Amino acid sequence: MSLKVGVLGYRFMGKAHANALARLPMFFPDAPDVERHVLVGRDEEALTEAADRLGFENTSTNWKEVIDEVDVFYNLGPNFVHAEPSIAALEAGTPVLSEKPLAASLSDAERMADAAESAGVPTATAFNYRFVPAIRYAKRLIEDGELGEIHQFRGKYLQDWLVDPEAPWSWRNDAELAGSGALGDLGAHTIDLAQFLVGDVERVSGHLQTFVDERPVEGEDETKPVTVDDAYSAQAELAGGVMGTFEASRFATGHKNDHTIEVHGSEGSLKFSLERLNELELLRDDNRGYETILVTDESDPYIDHWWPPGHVIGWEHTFVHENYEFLSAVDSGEEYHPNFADGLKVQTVLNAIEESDENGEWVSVE
Ligand code: 4PW
Repeated sequence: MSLKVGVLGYRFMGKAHANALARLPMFFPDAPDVERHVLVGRDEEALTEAADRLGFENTSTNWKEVIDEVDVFYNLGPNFVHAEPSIAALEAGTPVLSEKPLAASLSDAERMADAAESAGVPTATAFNYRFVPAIRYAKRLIEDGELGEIHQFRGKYLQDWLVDPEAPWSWRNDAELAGSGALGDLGAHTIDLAQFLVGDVERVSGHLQTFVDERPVEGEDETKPVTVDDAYSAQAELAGGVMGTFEASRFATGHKNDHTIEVHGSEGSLKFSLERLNELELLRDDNRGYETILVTDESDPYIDHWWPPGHVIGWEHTFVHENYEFLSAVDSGEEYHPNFADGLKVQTVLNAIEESDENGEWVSVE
């Protein structure tokens, strides 16, 4: 019997996940059978076009009719739409995958994590970068002690789509609807990777900045205020005294989707760049500098499902790996990570960074 998947949202993330669902039977034959059962959205015309293109059998303009009819519910809507449908689906006993950040507010994220715990079914917060083979490889190196004792983690995520002051206002610029700006949209990924690779963030000192305070509303003769950050930076202390430095911007001229991670340990260092996601740079403490490891061998995480060594993969493959792991957990009932509890952990850090920016002091992550 195949798992019926219901998906709310059909734009950027809808396309990324629909592509992943379509690839699974071809490349991951051990994945459970899935049916792209129903696509949910508000605009009927756009929804019908998207459902045809993305291979969904049905459409619905009402998520309430869908949540207990499907075996899995994907919430890919804007941040302010994450809480209500996800909680209702969990109350109906349906496993849920939510896009990141988990919610537009800490209280909504808490309600979502509570609902997940009561439901006792697998949940996912869609931190897809955990599923990059090179990131999995890095985790293995760190866990095996190849870098020795970890001292520092540095992560930055840079985009530039808001540099133009005429770039139109969207829900992403509104604190009520999005929660935060570059911090939640981009920083959430970096903070999740820090916690995945190195350890929990325990306290932070943050700085948020908005460079353009209002933006034009598309098709209207008016502007709306920007109430979120365009960029943030934070210093952090992670478990075991690891020092963390985080940064993200939608104002980094020329950088399109530039996510980089660096880890320094007593025996070596590593560097990862999303722009070269098939590679990991590794430096052992032997004065020879960084060597580039091509993470495309059959023995590397997930690679045996794709192409022969040296045949690189891309950004969209991270979604295939993520969907494979999540749907396998739904099928088997096994625990899945990153789940809503992991999403809440990130949200708590985001919140502490905002609080620190407001009061000008270090804030402990509770
Ligand atoms: O992972 C990134 C996001 O969190 C994406 O590639 C684009 O920027 C879409 O949303 C953010």
